[in-house]
Amino acid sequence: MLIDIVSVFPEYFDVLNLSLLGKAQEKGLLEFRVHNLRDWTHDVHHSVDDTPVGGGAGMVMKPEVWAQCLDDLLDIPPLEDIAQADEQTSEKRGSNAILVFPNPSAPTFTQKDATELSHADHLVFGCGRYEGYDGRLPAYYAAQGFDVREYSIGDYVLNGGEVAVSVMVEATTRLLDGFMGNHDSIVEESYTGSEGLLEHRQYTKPASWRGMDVPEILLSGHHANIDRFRRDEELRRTSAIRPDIIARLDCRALDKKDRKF
Ligand code: 6GU
Repeated sequence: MLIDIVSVFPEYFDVLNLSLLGKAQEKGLLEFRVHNLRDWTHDVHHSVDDTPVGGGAGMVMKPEVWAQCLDDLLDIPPLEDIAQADEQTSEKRGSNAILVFPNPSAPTFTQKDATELSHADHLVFGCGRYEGYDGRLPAYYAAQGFDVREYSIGDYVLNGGEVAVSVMVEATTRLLDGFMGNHDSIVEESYTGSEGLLEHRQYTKPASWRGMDVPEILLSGHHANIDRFRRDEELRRTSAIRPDIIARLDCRALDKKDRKF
């Protein structure tokens, strides 16, 4: 997988080279390229933003600079060449990338989205700053035939898309085959099973610590009982913390012993 990230603060992504992501690069599972949007400006001030049309506070990122950058990363030939090429063929041009724009006013990024992105060959993330990017940008690339996604990472406001993109990249790349040592830990964890229940709590030794004991059943060695205990806790926790997940649950996924909840 190739991941291109565009930002006016590329240093934000230095951390991606640390830890697991660095290892995934060494293993050849993925390649990161982080780009400075200002490299695609032509004016002396390297300006990437302008005032909002219609008035209002803040600045909006200019579509021309973004498009020059994205056309390059997506291998779209310059507009003049396209006009000529169109006479011969109407095939979709450029890379098969999924384009992702972080946007606090978009649908929330979920584990399902991370799974979808993890199947792509090429992801391009465009980090907006200020009041965001010109609204025509996602629509333009969608009209060019690209798979364009806009996601928020939650109901709060960040100063820019960089942290949101870091979150999406981490959630996505850890799902790549060969990324995690233990495949089971991906299958078992919260949000991933078909039902998306919150995960049960985990305990390690000692069995008694500062007067607090781990639940006795976990010491019993009786696997069916342990599975039942953990599943009950998942249902109980999810009902209490995320009733919205319970409300969406497909009842056919429940077994008889789940019914008491
Ligand atoms: Cl994607 N961007 C910004 N600026 N703030 C956010 C966000 C994204 N998701 C939640 N808050």
